[in-house]
Amino acid sequence: MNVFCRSLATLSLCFPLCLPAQSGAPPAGLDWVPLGRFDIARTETTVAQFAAFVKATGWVTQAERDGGGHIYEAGWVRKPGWTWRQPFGQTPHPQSPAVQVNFRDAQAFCQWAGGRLPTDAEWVSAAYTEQRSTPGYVRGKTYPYPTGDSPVGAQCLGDCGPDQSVPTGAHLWRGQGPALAGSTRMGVNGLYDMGANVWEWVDEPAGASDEKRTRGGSWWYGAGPMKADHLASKSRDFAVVYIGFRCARGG
Ligand SMILES: [Ca+2]
Repeated sequence: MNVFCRSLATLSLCFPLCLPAQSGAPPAGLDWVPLGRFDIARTETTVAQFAAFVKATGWVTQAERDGGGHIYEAGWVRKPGWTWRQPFGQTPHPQSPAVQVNFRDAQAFCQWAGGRLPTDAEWVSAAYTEQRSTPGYVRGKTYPYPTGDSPVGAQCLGDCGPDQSVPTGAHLWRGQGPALAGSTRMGVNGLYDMGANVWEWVDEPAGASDEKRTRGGSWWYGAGPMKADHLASKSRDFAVVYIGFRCARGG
């Protein structure tokens, strides 16, 4: 990417015109799971995958431009230096879910990877209704949790069994942080961490809405936000330590 395009990309103005054309194997190495009319990534996007995107495109996230992303303590707090590169102030494991990325950052990654962010309907269908023949799940059944009839096995706060986090290096007054992407118990449709670990941006409402929905809950919460009827949203420009994403394609 040339300097002109990089400077525009930081303003999200020229995307996707400035990104390299897709050819050959998907550069992000996403493990796509086919679900009829669309595919969805098996795991949350990882730090390693996001790093490949940044290396290829020069993309600079909003949190980097702002000097850091957010966490909730006694209200929202901006943490200097807390970006996808150091989401808790220290270098993360490459397989940790990429966080401190806002909706625009996430959508840019997915377009580079040959996809897009999932619609809300796609995400819900993938998370709760078994459409394959995944061991342990009944084809055609809609489950209350992405982990099935029980939230156990997800990385949530208190309700999901043993904590599976990796050390973040930060003092957290709530929760222990995320597990490595794909390291928890396999869920509906063979997907990992649709329930909890990190919230996931979805393109809802579609279009240029300032607010975008997040799905599935996170390590910061118990099992309640893992359910389909739990609706949450954030400003599309907001970067948070427990919001990440996964991509979809097709449809
Ligand atoms: Ca998740």
